[in-house]
Amino acid sequence: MTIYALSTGPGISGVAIIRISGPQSSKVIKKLTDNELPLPRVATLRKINNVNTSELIDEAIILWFPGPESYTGEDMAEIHVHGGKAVIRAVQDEISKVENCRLAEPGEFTKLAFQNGKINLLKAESIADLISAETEIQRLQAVKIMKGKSSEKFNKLREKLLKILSFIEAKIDFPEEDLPENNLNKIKRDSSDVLEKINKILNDQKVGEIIREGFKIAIVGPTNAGKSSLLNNLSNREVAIVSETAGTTRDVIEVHLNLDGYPVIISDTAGIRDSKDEIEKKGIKLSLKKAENADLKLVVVDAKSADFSGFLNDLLKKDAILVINKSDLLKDKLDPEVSKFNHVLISLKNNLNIDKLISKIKNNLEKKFISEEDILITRERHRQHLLHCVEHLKNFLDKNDKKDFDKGAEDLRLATRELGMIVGKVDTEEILGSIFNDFCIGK
Ligand SMILES: Nc1nc2c(ncn2[C@@H]2O[C@H](COP(=O)(O)OP(=O)(O)O)[C@@H](O)[C@H]2O)c(=O)[nH]1
Ligand SMILES: [Mg+2]
Repeated sequence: MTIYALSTGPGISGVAIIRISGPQSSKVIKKLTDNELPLPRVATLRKINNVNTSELIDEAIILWFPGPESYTGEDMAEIHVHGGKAVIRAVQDEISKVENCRLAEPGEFTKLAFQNGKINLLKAESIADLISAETEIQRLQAVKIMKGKSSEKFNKLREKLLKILSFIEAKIDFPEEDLPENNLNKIKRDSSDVLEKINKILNDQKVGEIIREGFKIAIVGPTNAGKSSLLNNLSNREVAIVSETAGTTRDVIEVHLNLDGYPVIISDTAGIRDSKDEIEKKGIKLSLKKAENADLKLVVVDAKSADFSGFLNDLLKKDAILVINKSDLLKDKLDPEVSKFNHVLISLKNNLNIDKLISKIKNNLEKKFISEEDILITRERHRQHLLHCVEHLKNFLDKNDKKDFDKGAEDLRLATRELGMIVGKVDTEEILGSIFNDFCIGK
């Protein structure tokens, strides 16, 4: 089957690129241009015609990539047309008239690249991440994985397990030959070493996943402190209702933001106070839950009336920045009680010190999450395979009796398989679907 799709974004653009991959690619180009194929990888201006009537559709640049030296490994072509909706539709209609050509499914080009051995699974995922990266650190993370650092690491660990496995299989195949004692020790040592390395990778505070999905920041605090005003200020628009009526915000409002290069999901929550109102009480419960699950809390209080004896103390205990708002109304000095919490004094009304707050947020996230260590896990899928691998390795290490060797070999085989599944070294039809469906069409 030959597939085709618009690879550039939808909507009007100067140039749009339609990609074709499969055995019919050369036929499609010849028919559309009524001409010979261009030289491989040489941008060539051609007229695109209606296949049946020879009527001109557009003038286009054609790029011809004969397989296997192409992204998918198959014969491929790119048609660069003018990016109008009607042009794109007309060209696609003409391609569909060529037999055995159909519109590509989401991620199908990259899936072919994987199936034809052009890229491994981690690289395929990193391409998806790169395409959807909205902030600088998301882009940097995707590029790191794309360069193959983590594939290398996972492959090395897998090879180590395969080596141990071959020792053990030799023992099973030739049971009369006793495995020398020091070989046995080496097997145990090497597999514990792999186990330790994987546990270290797993102990990463989920930084990779958090960068992909966004840091969770909860704005919490008493009513009327300026929490909704802060959300609006950070997101540069009116997302939450600001009012002097205490208890206005009840539902949790969430906004995805690029905070100076950091992907964050900020939620504004109901102000915390003793309330008799059932709906407000529910909102307050949601606030506290958000605070608990957040990577960072912005505890907003009014400069004049902050009381740190009750719930504020609890909120400020961990992963929190104390934000003291309404500095414009402050006549006297701040309560010395406050200075023990490394606070930021702002005024949302006068737009004062917001930049200070943003850099404090960034510092906090950086200190906590961005370690020097290479980030290896960027998806829950990777984590699950590693956790399973750890389980099998533990089962293997629990077996001390030489009689149990064949069972031990099976544990090691399963552990190796789990590592292989991360990079895609195992036949993994079932995981492919879920990965490539995340792509958009034309990738
Ligand atoms: N004077 C002053 N008023 C503010 C400031 N920030 C917010 N407000 C006012 O405080 C009231 C409560 O703000 P809001 O954002 O709704 O607080 P929330 O209940 O914590 O969400 C509104 O009337 C705002 O206009 C500030 O920096 N200075
Ligand atoms: Mg509010």
